[in-house]
Amino acid sequence: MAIIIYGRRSSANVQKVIWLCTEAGILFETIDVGGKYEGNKAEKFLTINPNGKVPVLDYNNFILYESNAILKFISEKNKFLTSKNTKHNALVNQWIDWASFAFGVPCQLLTAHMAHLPLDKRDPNKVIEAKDIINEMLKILDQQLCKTDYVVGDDFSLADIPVGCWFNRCRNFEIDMSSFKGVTNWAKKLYERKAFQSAVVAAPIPPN
Ligand SMILES: N[C@@H](CCC(=O)N[C@@H](CS)C(=O)NCC(=O)O)C(=O)O
Repeated sequence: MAIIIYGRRSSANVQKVIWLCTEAGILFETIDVGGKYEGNKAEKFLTINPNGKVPVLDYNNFILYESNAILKFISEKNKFLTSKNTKHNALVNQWIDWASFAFGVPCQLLTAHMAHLPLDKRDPNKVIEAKDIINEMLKILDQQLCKTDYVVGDDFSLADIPVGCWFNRCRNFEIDMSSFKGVTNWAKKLYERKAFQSAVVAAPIPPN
């Protein structure tokens, strides 16, 4: 049985997959691709993901890209963090999408202008714009986390993984989150999880 995760560990989208596999006790190997490792535009890599993006999962020769699809596949396949409650699952999906399309977007903008782009292409105004949007997103997350212990309800769910990865990106780039009490209390619980520590907190920070 071979499970391979293609991608660089500094990528939040890659961290999601590594965190879930670690949390579930699934053995895997990683192959560094993207960022400083490059290779994501190479012909061979484009045959497994024509978008040239990481992560890509090779699960016993079943190839899958798109980090959120990968999370849901691994969860279902291993019956880990699954539920038969349709409404619970809908809320988990809601927050997984929110993490990518609402929270992740300004986090990626911030990362680009603080770490990825060549120095002459970085724009301080984009950093300010990204931080303002992140602050709005953190308010939304905080409202939820003042009501529930975790992102969906009072138990850890698949939704905490993508949200937690982007939260850690904010932490990496020293966004002040101290006024968000719900987020702060939730983060304390994440830090107690060994899988979060090893897959996300200890991961290299972009552009590494
Ligand atoms: N929607 C995709 C986005 C993937 C994505 O944008 N990956 C970035 C890293 S976070 C990437 O591959 N960037 C090119 C690189 O790392 O060189 C997913 O969720 O998997």
